[in-house]
Amino acid sequence: MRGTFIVIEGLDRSGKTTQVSTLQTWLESSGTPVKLFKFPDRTTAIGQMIDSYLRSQSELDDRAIHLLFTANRWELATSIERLLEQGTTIVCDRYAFSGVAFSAAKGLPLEWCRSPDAGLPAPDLTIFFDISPETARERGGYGEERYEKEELQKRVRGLFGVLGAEFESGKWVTVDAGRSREEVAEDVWRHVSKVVGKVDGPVARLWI
Ligand code: Z5A
Repeated sequence: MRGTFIVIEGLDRSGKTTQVSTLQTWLESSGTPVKLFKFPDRTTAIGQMIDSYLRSQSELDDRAIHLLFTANRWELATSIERLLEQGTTIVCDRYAFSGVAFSAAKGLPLEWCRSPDAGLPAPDLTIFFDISPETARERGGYGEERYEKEELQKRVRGLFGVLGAEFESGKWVTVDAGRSREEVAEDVWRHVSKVVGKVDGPVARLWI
């Protein structure tokens, strides 16, 4: 049996990092080998360029930063695929859907945004954390980085809806992330436990 590829997507401050860590603990205690990934992965050379841009310490053309986010995923794609084949479940904090939603929200054509991510390992389950920009704003740290502006976040929310609607039932689920940490964690576990350890066969490819 191969590992299950689970992606947590969502808006800023929706609690993705918090829930990824809880999910890791729950999976480990159920005996599932698990590894976490997070995009952008700011530790690589490409990730450091992205980090500098997000902190407004450097300027880049919208298309150039989009392609750097994508390259940051491609540089880890082989590791993701190998781990899945070896039976390790992967929980990933943001993925290509963020790439498309944020760049398209800035005004780039959606199909142009999607194209460089086509062929990446496809998630078996994507959990979208939905939260109103108003609730997100009340949480710690909002507004420190470049994209943390309410108008942009509203457009991003709509675009995530467009991307999610393309998925077959059960592969993309939406969780109300505006509730307590415990309620969100229960809901995430309910969805994850339906798929984890039940997926086999080759890893699918995204958007092809
Ligand atoms: N981006 C892009 O443009 N293209 C791409 O391809 C990718 C990303 C991959 C940085 O992402 C930016 O990059 C992001 C999208 C863009 N821009 N925005 N906006 P990031 O993932 O590195 O950073 P982030 O979105 O700002 O995520 P975050 O700061 O890690 O937020 P989070 O993981 O969703 O939330 P959290 O850290 O778990 O929680 C935030 C706070 O809320 C914290 O104080 C928690 O204690 C608190 N919290 C968490 N859950 C709750 C609940 N349930 N109730 C109350 N308080 C809570």
